Amino acid sequence: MGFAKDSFKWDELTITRGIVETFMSDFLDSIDLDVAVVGAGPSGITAARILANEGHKVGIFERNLQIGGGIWGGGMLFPRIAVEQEAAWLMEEVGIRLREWEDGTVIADAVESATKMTAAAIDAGARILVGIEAEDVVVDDDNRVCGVVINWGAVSGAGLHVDPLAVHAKVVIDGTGHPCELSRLVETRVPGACIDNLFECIPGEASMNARAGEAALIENTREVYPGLIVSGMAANAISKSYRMGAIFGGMLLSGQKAAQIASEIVKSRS
Ligand code: 48H
Repeated sequence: MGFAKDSFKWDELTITRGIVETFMSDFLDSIDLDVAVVGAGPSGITAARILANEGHKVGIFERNLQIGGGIWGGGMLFPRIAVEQEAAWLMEEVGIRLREWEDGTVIADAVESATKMTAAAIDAGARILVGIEAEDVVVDDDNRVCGVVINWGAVSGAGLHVDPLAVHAKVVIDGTGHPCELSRLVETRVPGACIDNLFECIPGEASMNARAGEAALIENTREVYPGLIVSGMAANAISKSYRMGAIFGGMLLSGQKAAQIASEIVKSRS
């Protein structure tokens, strides 16, 4: 884009209008989505990228200001993550450099992983909304999940009583990690959500068994309630499957599976 070099007429109001007007217009264009992803950890960001690449209208709602969830912390703050070789392609396709490691694993830099996954999701067309949290789900007359109730993350942080707004989506992905927040909300608030006992008691994940936890993650990634898919650590937390520590291949493959399920649901509802 060719920008003029001598247009110095701007002042503080130029900045203010530029920020508010462009954000409002982008935000209003993101309130009726194909897929709302809640939580921008590795599973959510991978699901969003794949869905956006397929041409779906995807919004990611992340309560923090940064994207990447648990990737940034690596293992015990050592900024490296391990990934199984069978999931390495999901890193390579966004340009993350991998070091071959032992016994079928690769190692990646945590900062490079979080930033390149984020950049690839943005380039694919995913709308990333930071500082916004999902505090509830929206349901239709059949109690199917059809959107999320949103508020600024800072509002809950400050303990303010501020009523929320809402967005619609054909399907919602719970990528909220260990607390599996959206699934818990559905369990506790949506009338009749305990019908199949799935949500009778969400216990949280089991202690560490990395290989078993990674294997279970893919199986546990599913539509847990009409209109709500669970991905990543939330999927294992719901099913009391093992945790796995700082190995992330399962999160990426879970995001990929969540995207496949979401894509089918979107097509069936279009
Ligand atoms: C908006 C929200 C809300 C909300 C939460 O924890 P994450 O990194 O999620 P996953 O499942 O993609 O990855 C899990 C992985 O990072 C991990 O924790 C592992 C491998 N643990 C193994 C072990 O043994 O401990 O990211 C979830 C994101 C975070 O950024 C939250 O801020 C965000 O979701 N979030 N955003 N509205 N209600 N709840």
